Amino acid sequence: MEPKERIEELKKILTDAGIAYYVNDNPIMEDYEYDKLMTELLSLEEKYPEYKTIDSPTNKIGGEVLSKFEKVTHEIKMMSLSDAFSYDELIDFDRKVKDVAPNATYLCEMKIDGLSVSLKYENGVLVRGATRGNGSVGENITHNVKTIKSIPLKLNKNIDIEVRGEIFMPKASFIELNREREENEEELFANCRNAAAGSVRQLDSRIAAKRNLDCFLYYNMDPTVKTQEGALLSMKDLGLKINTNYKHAQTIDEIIEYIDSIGKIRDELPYDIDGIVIKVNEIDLHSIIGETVKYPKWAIAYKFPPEEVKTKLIDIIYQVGRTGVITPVGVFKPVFVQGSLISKATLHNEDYIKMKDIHVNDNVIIHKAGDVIPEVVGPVLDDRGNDIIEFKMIDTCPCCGAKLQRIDGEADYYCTNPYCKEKLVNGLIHFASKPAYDIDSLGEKVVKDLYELGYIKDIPSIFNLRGSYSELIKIPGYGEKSIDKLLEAIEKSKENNLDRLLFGLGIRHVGGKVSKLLSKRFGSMNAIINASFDDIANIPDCGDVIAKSVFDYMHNDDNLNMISTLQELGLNMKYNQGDIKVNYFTNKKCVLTGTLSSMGRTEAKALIEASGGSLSESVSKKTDILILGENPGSKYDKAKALGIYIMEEAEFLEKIK
Ligand code: 0OX
Repeated sequence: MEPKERIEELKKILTDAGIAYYVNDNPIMEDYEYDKLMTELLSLEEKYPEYKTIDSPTNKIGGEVLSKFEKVTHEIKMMSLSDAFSYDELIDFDRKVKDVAPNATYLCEMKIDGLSVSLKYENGVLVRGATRGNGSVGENITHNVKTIKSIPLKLNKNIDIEVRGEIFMPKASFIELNREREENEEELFANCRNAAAGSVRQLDSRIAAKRNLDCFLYYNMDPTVKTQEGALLSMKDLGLKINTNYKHAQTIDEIIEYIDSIGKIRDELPYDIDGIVIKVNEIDLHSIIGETVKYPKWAIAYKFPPEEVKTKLIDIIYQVGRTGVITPVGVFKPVFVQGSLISKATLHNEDYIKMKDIHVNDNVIIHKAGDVIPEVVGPVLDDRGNDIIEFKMIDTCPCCGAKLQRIDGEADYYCTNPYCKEKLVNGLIHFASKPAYDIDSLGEKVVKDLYELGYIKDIPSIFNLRGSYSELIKIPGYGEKSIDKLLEAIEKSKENNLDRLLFGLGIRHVGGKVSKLLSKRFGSMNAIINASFDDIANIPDCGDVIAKSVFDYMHNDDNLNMISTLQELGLNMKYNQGDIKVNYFTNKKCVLTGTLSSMGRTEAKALIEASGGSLSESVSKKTDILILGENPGSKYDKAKALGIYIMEEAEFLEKIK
């Protein structure tokens, strides 16, 4: 057979086998055979590149590397859904729909917790994949989309069509990915959604190809489809993957019954869902019912209440923080809670454990507070057996054995040994971390390695590393290149503003915000050292507790010696106010929720601060603006409830310029 013919044949066989396996869950070929044919196709395409086509299944392996993401303007806005948190809100939605469309029926779908994508096919061939972005403008992620096994590169019909859906990472793949990352000492993903988003936002498509992503399509721009169910089925006919766990409901009672039934099996699903989407099934009614600027009025997302999961508390271990604070941490039989695998959660302190009556071997309920932090709600008393072990707080440091101290009026115990290893190492990790002194290349692992080998013992020793250059480059796994990079980053960091140094020192009660306040008010380290207790306590938002802590720190000889060594080593000890660019954000308190498509959180924060505004973590009555990224969290609902101005990314970019 001619190579061209064989290539065509292999493409067809492998595409069909891929669809059977990844889309229809119905394998028609052994893995071994599939791999063999794929290898044959790869080598033929390498030999005859003129016969390689855009729809070849070999494209699924990835390899394309971009230098930046291109912007994509959605011809028809990619809408998001308004949320309902109670059945009453659904009843209200139904009433409003029926007011204008009395004959409407509904299609209920699972709300997959991933990220929305638009796929464009021309003449049946996948030509573009794009993120939702702010709805109007997203990012071109075609190179990554092509690697997702269940997204066909070619449809069963040679038509032009745009479809939309949700890219997600199955729970099993997420667990495996985090396991690998832990092994390689890489930062773990918080949940399936972040893992999926982090994978498609990679310039190198080989990364997405390895990540085992999946995609359900739920929206079809074919003008001939009459119903949402028809839209799903016609996509299925084209070879696209849909979630068949939907239900056609006539009444609100049927909708609620479906929600209840899915709520019960949610834990067992292989993918993470955060609610149920209810859509008017008849497409011709959509334009009659209409839409707001952001949301269709013919659809709504019912969000499940925070998931509470039962698991067993196997042990309580202790961590020594950078200030010496001892935190009891619960170790659980691992469970999935809202998309994350939880095996540990803080138990805060002795009082908390006693107040909640928590014992080792208890079954406990855990849920996620806010968007990320898992929290123990309490023990399940009905499940309690005879094997429970009463909690008794330790009285010596788990790291160095020093006697612990509980400060009057505080719930925490502290290790007061200034040479406690865990405390020192955690203090150094904090110093070098991004929010503090931000030394690039000096992450957790490097700090630990250099501490163990005796090159870093305190903050000044970081700035003396250059003296050990010839030894450092010989450390296995490092080498000249990485040591050069590290030393360069350390040198550069010396120019950092005073607030970063203050925060890095790890003074109790002095976080990033207080460091800025102190630096702005006093302007130099010397002025802070010489400040009186009242000078500090009088700064708005500071108060007596912070003032005492700063004052005591600045009147301790060891600390003063260290600061003067750092000054001799050339670290900047002054606060440079920088020129504020006066614009809309000047003096505004902002909060960001979700992910911005155009920049990371750190960049957004820097831009807001350069404008004389601030970016804080949580929404309160004092917040002026909530900046709305993709996949917003609970901050969005809180801001809506408080009537805070909500700004979409496009407006943010426009106004921050
Ligand atoms: C989901 C999901 C998201 C189409 C029209 C408005 C929103 N996460 O599973 N969105 C939609 O619908 C779009 N459906 C879904 N199932």
